[in-house]
Amino acid sequence: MQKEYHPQEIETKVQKIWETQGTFRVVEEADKEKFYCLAMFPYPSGRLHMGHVRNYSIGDVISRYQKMQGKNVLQPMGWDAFGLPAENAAMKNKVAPASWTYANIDYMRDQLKQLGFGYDWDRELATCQPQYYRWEQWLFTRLFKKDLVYKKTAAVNWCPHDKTVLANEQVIDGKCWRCDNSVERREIAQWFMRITDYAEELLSGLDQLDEWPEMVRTMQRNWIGRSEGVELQFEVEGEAPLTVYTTRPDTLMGVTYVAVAAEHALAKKAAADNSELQAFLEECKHSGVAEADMATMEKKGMATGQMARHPLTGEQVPVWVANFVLAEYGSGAVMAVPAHDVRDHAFAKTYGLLIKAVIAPADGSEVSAQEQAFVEKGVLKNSGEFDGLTSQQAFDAIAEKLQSMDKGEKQVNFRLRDWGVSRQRYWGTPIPIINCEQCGAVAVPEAQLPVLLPEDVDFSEVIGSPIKQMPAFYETICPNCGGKAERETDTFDTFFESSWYYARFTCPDAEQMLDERARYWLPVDQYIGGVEHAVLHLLYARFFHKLMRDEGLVDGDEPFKRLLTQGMVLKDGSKMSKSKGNTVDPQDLIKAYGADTVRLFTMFAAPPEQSLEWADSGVEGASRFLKRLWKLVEENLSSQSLPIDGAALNAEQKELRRKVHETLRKVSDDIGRRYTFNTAIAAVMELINELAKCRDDSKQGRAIMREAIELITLMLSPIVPHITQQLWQELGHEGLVAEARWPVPDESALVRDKIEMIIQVNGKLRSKITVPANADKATVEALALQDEKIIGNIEGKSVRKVIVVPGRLVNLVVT
Ligand code: OVQ
Repeated sequence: MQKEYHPQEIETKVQKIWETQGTFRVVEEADKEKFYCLAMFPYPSGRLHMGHVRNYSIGDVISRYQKMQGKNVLQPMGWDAFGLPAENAAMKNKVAPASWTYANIDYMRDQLKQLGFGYDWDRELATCQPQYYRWEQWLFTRLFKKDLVYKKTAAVNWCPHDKTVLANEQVIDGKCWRCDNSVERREIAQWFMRITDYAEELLSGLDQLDEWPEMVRTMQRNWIGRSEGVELQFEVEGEAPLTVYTTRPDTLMGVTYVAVAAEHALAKKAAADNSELQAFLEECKHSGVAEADMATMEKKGMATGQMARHPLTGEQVPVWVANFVLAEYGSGAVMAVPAHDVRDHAFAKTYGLLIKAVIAPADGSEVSAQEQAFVEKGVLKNSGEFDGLTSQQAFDAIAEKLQSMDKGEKQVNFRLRDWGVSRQRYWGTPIPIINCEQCGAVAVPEAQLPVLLPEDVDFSEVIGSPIKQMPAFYETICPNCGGKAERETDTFDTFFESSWYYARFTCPDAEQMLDERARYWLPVDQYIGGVEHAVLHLLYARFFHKLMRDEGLVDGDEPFKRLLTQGMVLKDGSKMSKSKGNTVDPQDLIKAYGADTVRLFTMFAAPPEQSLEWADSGVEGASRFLKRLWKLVEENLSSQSLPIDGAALNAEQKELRRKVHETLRKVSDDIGRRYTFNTAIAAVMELINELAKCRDDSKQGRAIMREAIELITLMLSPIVPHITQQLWQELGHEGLVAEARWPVPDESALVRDKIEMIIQVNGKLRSKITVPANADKATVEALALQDEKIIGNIEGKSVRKVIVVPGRLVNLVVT
């Protein structure tokens, strides 16, 4: 064995062994328990960052541990390859998105291999490959037939100068990122998926996901946003009635105005002979579409001059246009109750609108709704026949009244909207639809799939998507009538690809979307990824799983059994980013220290769900520890594996051996159940410190040392798989440590002969004594009273009572 630890040399060698032996290649084995471990696949953005290293190290440690438990472990890797960054790079560097993407994949694959992750590379996939995306095109056409997808106009960001649609991230302060001109809203036809049809199931299913972080479940619940309320109508003379939804029908008598979205038909009509209003609608059009800004933006509005009739009182209330009312939400109209809603109150104050209080605090106290909205529930007042009812009672009473008048009814509503999947971008999966003037939207027939995305495109001349200017792509004939027709040139949102990749990994070469293998491997037993995907990706994937289930492609209702959301990697307390110039390139670290040091540092620096603060000293420390481990084994290699005779051990030897097996017990629990890898590592470090102190050259002493270093090698192997493989071999083992069985603690080594007990006098800690583990109460009491410190302490006093808590403490009550 070499005296020094040479990580690079070892790592290359060990990685070659895994590759030639196919150590991590798996097939279905019916009689073996399976474990599917998946870390969220990366965007091939160029090179790995520390966030990736953390994500994939966690996944690899869990996978290797489960493999050592004897399970059939699937750990795949692939590429979330479509998306805007490739188009941006194409424009910047004059290189086609496809070749940029494939070059990045090659580089990043090599990095993952250098880090020693145990992937089954035979299952690698990239979502930009036709053999992948053809199946989502296929699914889409199936859903089209089931009416689970549909076309509807919706707003996009439009740059009038570049004449192109912009993604939200290409709009900076309301301006186009390329030409800095003001961005407009534009209504265009787009494809939507009926995720709202599954809203109820997506919500109730969360209750069963008891191995998901509570925070993620809460975020999904809020996102889905189920509410119970009433839908009701306000009549407008000469117009269609305005339909509004409210969760507070108890406040109905406090409505003093109604507000509609700028795109609402009523607003447009009113603006026809009102230039001021026309200008305001124009202004709303320019203020972007990002829903995220809604909460913070300035609330603006203008009267339409129209009046609406209150459904119960028949009073006329003004109709306003307001920029905070979204056309996409409900009917694009809301009722306003300034006395009992914060936003409506602020708006009413700004524009001098009436504030009418109709709810009084239940405890009888006085509040002034003129000054501040009273938003809690209470007791009704100024509400005619409903006065005196509680908010709860009024909810039902008012709903019933509206129902009897045929002006409204109770309704369950969801905040969740249908998922708009159309993107007016090039680098994505072509939406498999043909638009025919005669027949409308027609699904591309199965035999004509996949609709291939042309990869050989020139980005230097084009602004926007090149396929929109490529007749060879879009000119086609209608599969229905045979007439001239045009292909859809929009592509799918990239979340479409990432919604089902987990399933395709089970059968990446199937000549159908999924085959029988999906039933063996699914669900994913452990999924790992950043919390930024808590809502969209994780909700879309759950939705897709149900769609695929309803197609008969998968069993079970949920795709991911257990979820771990890793924390961010930070430097100096803030997120690492290129723009801040505070990134650490894992490639430099691998080069300087080797992959095992990088993995060890990443797993040791913090528990996986917390953020990890970068520290140079931490990497140095990890490197020193591995050198220490190497030295410990190197120095003790001569001691052959000897049988340990438990009965022949002296007290110190017993103590040391107990420490070894206690460490094993803790590490098994920390890695296998708690996922606190940092404390597992700390426990091994502590054990190594103990062992390094030990100078016992007796036969049993050497046997214990030998056992300890073998167990340490096994325990650390999921975390630092290269060095431990080399040590395993040096220790004389033929097979791979990756294929060894995870050891179990020797129960007899864990038995304590003696235990330490605390002695208190009147509840205060005064001494500690060591007693035989099996001593009875009387013996413990006698030993406590013989302790010198205690004798001194209770001198001249009398013992009234002795309380013994077995295994823990003795309390003497003295006066
Ligand atoms: N392809 C998607 C994706 O997120 C996943 C699919 C399933 C929708 C890393 C950093 C970033 C950081 C550190 C420099 C820069 C995790 C950044 C992700 C994900 C996985 C793939 C990042 C967590 C946030 N973060 N922490 N530190 N240094 N692809 O390539 O972006 O959440 O789990 O690994 O990430 S991705």
